[in-house]
Amino acid sequence: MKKVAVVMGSDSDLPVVKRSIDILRQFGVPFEARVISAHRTPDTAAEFGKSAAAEGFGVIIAAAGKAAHLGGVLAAYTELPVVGLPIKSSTLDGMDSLLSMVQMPKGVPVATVAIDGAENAGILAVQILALSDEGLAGALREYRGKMAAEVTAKDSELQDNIDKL
Ligand code: RP5
Repeated sequence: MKKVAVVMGSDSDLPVVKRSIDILRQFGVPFEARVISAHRTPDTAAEFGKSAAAEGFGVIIAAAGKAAHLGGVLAAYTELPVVGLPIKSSTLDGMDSLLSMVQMPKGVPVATVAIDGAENAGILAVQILALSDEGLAGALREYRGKMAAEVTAKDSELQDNIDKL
């Protein structure tokens, strides 16, 4: 199975990024996590992007905050899909991070999830790998089935208690 690269711009992003890592672990997906800054360590970012496919990665999660160009820079150096995870790390509530990632000009996309949407970044990475892994696709179906069952149970409970509200 190909690996997921979980790249964050700063170790201050780790508390949020950890939730992506938890998802990857839950699905048994191999990953490597790195702190690489597009502006503080630009050469490392370029080198990582250039070599990512050859290193066995199938998808990159790029987590960054503020003027969050990490996803765009990595995407510029690789044809692998890049999932952007905007971090709410600024005085602008993460809107700056979100727009920096989601507003990529045409030609080099960054598939951006919600601000601090770390679980979805992990799930999207799993979905991408599941395109060529039937076992992973089955695990995703099971995951969704469990979510659906939880919602159905909550709905039943609401129906049972609606007159007591
Ligand atoms: C970004 O700047 C990082 O991704 C982080 O979200 C933000 C702040 O970084 P630190 O100043 O905490 O290292 O590059």
